[in-house]
Amino acid sequence: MPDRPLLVTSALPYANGPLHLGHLAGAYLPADLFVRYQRLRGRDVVWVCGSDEHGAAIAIRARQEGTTPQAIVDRYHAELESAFAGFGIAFDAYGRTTSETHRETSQDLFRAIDAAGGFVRKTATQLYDPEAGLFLADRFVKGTCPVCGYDQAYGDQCENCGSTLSPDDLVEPRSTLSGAAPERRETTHWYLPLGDLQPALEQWIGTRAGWKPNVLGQVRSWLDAGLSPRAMTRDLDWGISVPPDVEGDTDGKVLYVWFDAPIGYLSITKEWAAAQGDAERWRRYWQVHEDGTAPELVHFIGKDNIVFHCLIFPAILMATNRAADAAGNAAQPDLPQLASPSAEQFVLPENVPANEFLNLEGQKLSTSRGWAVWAEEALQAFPADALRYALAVGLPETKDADFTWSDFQNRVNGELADVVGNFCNRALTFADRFTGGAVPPLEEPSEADRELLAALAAAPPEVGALYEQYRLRDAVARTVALARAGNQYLQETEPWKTRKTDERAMRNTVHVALQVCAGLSVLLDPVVPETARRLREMLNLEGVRSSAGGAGANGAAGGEGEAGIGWADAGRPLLQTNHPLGTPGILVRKIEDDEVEAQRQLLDDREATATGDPAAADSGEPYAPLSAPIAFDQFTPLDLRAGRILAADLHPNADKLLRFDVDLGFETRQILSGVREHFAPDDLVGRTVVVVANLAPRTIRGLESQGMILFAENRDGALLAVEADGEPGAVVR
Ligand code: B3M
Ligand code: ZN
Repeated sequence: MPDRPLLVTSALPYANGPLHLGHLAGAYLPADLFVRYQRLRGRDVVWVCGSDEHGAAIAIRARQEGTTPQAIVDRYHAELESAFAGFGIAFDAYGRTTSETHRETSQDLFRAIDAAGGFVRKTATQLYDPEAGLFLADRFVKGTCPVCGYDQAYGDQCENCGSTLSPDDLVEPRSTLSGAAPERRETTHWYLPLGDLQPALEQWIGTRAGWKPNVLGQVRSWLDAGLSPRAMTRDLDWGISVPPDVEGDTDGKVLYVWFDAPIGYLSITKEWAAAQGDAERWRRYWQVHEDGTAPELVHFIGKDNIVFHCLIFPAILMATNRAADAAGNAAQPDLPQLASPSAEQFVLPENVPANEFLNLEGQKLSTSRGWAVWAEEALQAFPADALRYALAVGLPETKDADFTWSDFQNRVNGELADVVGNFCNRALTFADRFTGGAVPPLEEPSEADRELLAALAAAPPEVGALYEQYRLRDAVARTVALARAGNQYLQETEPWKTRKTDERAMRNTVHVALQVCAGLSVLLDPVVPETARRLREMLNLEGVRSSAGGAGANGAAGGEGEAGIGWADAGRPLLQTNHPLGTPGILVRKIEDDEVEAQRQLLDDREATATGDPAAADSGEPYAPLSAPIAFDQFTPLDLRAGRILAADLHPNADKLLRFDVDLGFETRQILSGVREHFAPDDLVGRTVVVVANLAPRTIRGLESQGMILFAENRDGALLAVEADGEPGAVVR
C-alpha cells in the first residue's frame, strides 16, 4: 500500500513569552526528528506550526504592560520564529493565528457547525469583575484549586496539580485584573455538546491502536468522567469575532482560543498551499480523497494539551463533518476513519504522540521563578546540534525527564564527540594520511569487514522502524550504536598496525569505515543536521536529499520517491572506490567544564533574582563532612596516574561491579569499580580518568582488581568520573 500523505503539526506556542528547552523537548524537537526522517525517506509530508496569538493570557499581559495585545504578539511571534530557526526546527510553514486566512477559516467552521445545529446556546451566570467591567474566564480569574488546595490556580487550569478547571470550580475566586472578588452575571455562549458526541468519540478512540499509553490513559479518564458541554465563545475584546451573521447576540463575543487555535493547523496548511501556488492543495493533507483514501494527521504536543487534541478538536472536526453531511455534501457517517469515508470529510488524528514534561536540574520548570533555559540564551553558548543531541537522547517520551547541564556535557562529549566524532575523525584522518585522501578499494573483505557492512545495511530499516513508532530516543541511540560498532571495528582491525604488515587489510578497513561514515551522514541528519552536513562535506559526499523541507519540497507530484540519496540508501556503500575525500576536521567540539558551570550559575542567579533569595540555588543537601587532617608525607605515598579507559563490561559474578581495561601508558590494568548503578559500561570508554595506581591488587568474586578509579560524588548522590587531561600514565599530584 503506498504511503498516505502525512500532515504533522506541533502545538502552536502562545506568543507571550520566549521559547525554552522544555518547549523544544515537548512538541518541536521530536516532531523535527520525525519529519526530517520522513523527508529523507521521501514521504509526502507537510509540517505546520505557528504562533497562538489569541486567548486571555495575552490580553492580560497587554493590560499589565500597558500595551496592546497586538504589540505583544508581534514581538513574541518574531522571537519564536527566530529561536526555532536557530535550533534548526524546519517547519514547512510557520504561521500565526492573527492572519486573515485563519480568521476566515475559523469563522467558516463556526458558522457551518452553528448552521447545522451543532452548538447549543446557553445562558448561565459567570464571574464578572465590576471594577474592570469584564466577564472573567480562564486566566482572568484565580483562586484556590478544589483538587489540591493550591491558592494560585487559574480559572481554566491548576498549574500545580494539572487539573482542568472552570472558573466556577475555584474556591474564593478573585479577578487577576483588579483583585476584586467577582460577582455573578448572566451571559450567553455557544457550547459544543461534547456529551452528544461522546459515543462517536469513544468509538473512534477505540480504534486508536498504537497510541501511547499515557495519552490513552488521560483520554479514557475524561471519557469515564463523562464529557459535558463546553463553551466555544468568550466575552473578550481580543480574539476572532463570533461571525456577526450567526443567530443570537454576537456583540462582544469572540471564539474561545481553544476553538480557533487547533483550526490554526488547517489555516496554516491553507497558507502553505497558497504559497506553493496550489491553493486547494491543503485538502490532500486534511480531507478524505475522491478515491476514498485518506491522509494521516499527527499532532505533536505536550501532555497538558492532550484533551484538546484527542477529544475537543476531534469533536470540532466531527461536528464540521456532520454539518457538511447535513448540508448535503454526502450522506455519510461522521467517522471518516470508519466504514467507507466520503470525500471532503476531515480526517481525525492518526496519532497524538504527546510528550511528558522536561524538568531542569531536578526541579519543575517555572518561567516565573526563572527556572528555565531560554532557547536563545542556550544557542549563544552552544552549537544547536549539541543541544539537539542532548535533548533528543533524553526526551520525556514516556515519563517526565530531567535535563541537567552535566548530562548535557556528558552526552555531547561522551557520545557525540567520543563515539560519533571520534569514529569519523579516525576514518577520515587515516584516509587522508595513508590512502591518499581517497576511498581505497575493498578487496577480499575479512569477516570483520563484512560484519560491519552488514550492520550498516541493517541500520536504516531498524532505526526507521523506531522513528515510525515514535520511539525517538531509541532511534537516536540505535544510530549512535552504529558509530560505536565502527569504533570497535577500528580497534579490532588495527589499521595503524596493518598499514605496515598487510596493506590490503588496511585499505579494506579504511574503505569500510568510510562507508559507515557516509551512512551515518544520512542517518544522523534528523538529529544533528548541521553536523551531518559537515560530515558530508568532509566526505565530499553530494546528492543527499534535504531533510529541511520548506519551499520546493513536496512538488506537485507529491514527495514519494524524490530524487537524491535518501534514508533507504544509507545502508549501502555510498562512496565509489577512488572517490576523493574533503578535508578532515573536528566534527564535534567538546563542551568544557567552565561552559556548563557558567550555565548553572546563570540559572542560579536568575532564580535568586526572581525569588529574591540568594540561597535559592542550593540543592539543600548537606556537604559530606571533612575528614580528619593528614600530614603531607601521608599523601605522597599515593601514586595517582591518568588512565585511559579502553573497554568496560559487566563483572560476570557481581551485579554492582563494572570491569574496566585501563591504559596506564606503560601497561594496561584491569580495574573493578562498584559503579554499575551509575554508568552503563560504554559511558566511560574513551575517557581519561584518575587512577590510584599503587593500590595493592585484590580479587573480587574471581577477578583481580589492579587499582582504583576515582569518582566525584555530588551531594545529590550523582557520580561523575574525575577526568585528567594528561597522557595515559601521567603522574597526578
Ligand atoms: N498555545 C497552549 C500551549 O502552548 C496552546 C497550544 C495550542 S495548540 C493548537 O500549551
Ligand atoms: Zn490543583
